[in-house]
Amino acid sequence: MHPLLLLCQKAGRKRKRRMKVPAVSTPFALSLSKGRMTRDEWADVPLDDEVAVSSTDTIFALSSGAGVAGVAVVRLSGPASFMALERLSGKAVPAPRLASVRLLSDPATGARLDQALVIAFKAPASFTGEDVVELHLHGGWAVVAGVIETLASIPGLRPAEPGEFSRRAFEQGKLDLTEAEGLNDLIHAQTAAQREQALRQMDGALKDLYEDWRGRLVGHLAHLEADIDFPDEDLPEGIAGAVRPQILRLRDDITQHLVDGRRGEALREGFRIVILGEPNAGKSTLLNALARSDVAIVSDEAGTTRDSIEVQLDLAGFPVRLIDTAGVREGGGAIEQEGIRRALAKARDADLKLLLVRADDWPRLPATLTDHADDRTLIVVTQTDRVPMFHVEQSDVPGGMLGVAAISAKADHGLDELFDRLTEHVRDAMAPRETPSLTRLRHRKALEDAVEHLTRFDSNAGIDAVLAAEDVRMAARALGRITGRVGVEDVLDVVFSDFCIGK
Ligand SMILES: Nc1nc2c(ncn2[C@@H]2O[C@H](COP(=O)(O)OP(=O)(O)O)[C@@H](O)[C@H]2O)c(=O)[nH]1
Ligand SMILES: [Mg+2]
Repeated sequence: MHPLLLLCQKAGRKRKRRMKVPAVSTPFALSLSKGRMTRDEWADVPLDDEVAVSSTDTIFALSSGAGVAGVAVVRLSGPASFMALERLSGKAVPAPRLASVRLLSDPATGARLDQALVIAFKAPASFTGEDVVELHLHGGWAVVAGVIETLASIPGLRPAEPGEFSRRAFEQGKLDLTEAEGLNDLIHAQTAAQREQALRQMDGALKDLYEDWRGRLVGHLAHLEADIDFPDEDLPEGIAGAVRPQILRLRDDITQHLVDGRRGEALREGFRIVILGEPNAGKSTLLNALARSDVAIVSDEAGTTRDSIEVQLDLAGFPVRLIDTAGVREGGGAIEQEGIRRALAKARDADLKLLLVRADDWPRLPATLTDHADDRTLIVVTQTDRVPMFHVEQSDVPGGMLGVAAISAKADHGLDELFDRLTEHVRDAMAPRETPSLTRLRHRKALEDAVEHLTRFDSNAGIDAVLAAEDVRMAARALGRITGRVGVEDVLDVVFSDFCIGK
């Protein structure tokens, strides 16, 4: 494959294009004590080391999928985009946003490349906020490779790095980091619910929430600092004391947002259902039945499944990762023991555990596994055909667990009910709520950081006003990191290297 057509690869070199702008000190004395600034205005006040950037070179990449297709879209962004189109087409650039047919050829050799549909977007009204050109080509290898090679030969143009279009859109203020992540999620969405969540995030649902919180904190911070800097001014009395409950209420809102049972993350990454049980409980049989295919080996030889096997399911639009594990028992060889160790590790990370027990063993639960049984555990009694007239009641299950289901794969009994029950559970766990859910560990970490600083604020308030204000400043910065307001280069590198080339 042509090297420039490798769409998904990790970012290579680091770029140092970000520059710092000096801290803008909060305009305390101005309108603050009169409370004239709105929350939205506070949201626009930058704290120290928040950034502004610019980029100068022009990038290009195949933005549609690799492979033979009806149409392939090559995108250019940057100041030389229009010049490049003029060179390729030998004609003036068409009016912005007007699709036009152009014969493209190599300006050096005159070789014809394609009859293409071209669209020019004038800065700032484009995806990246820069001059952008889209070349809608016939999607064949020779056409795309010819255009890409020709573009590479034009001075001032270079191939884009992974996620560089989105990164520029971020740098030009077209997207914040959460919207850029939403865009990436949308491209990778495999189920309807994932698509829905990604669209919401791309629409700014998380940005609005976090910017609102940050704006409030910056407003409160201004009051706290005014109290420190102008103690003798004519400020309303006890202003710092008045903002304390508001800050703590905000902390509670963030904490509430954090204890969401990983809804958004589970929806993005897939809800993990782990099948656990002793050897021969029927774990692999259940995996195959739920996946409706022969994924795992089923055998009456104990210890057949030694590594974890994972299948992806789409339950009513919700993504599920169903994981079969090694049967847990004492003894067994070194490999089997390693399999068991992995099974227990998977159990710890599971969103839902299916603890399988054979009907002829019921109600004895394997001791190693009862330690792992909790409110994320559903007992599944298997192979009920082995016991005549087998019957189990929900009340037979030890408290603190989700309940019990009974199945026989052989008699095809109870499987549909289990499937429905799992679907219901997964829907409950992941269905969108009114307020958007955080979707990444990156968000979670920053929010936890903010909560920690606000808790510290609580202990410092009333004792040391300067420290307390600093805590609020740090909390605001933590929130700013989520949207990318606080531009930490390595955060950006991590976020955008997750993207493919052309995005
Ligand atoms: N009678 C009966 N046997 C079953 C049933 N499900 C699985 N088995 C058998 O039980 C044995 C172990 O099944 P397997 O799925 O490999 O169990 P695992 O070790 O927990 O993965 C195999 O011989 C299966 O054919 C069932 O519903 N009824
Ligand atoms: Mg097995």
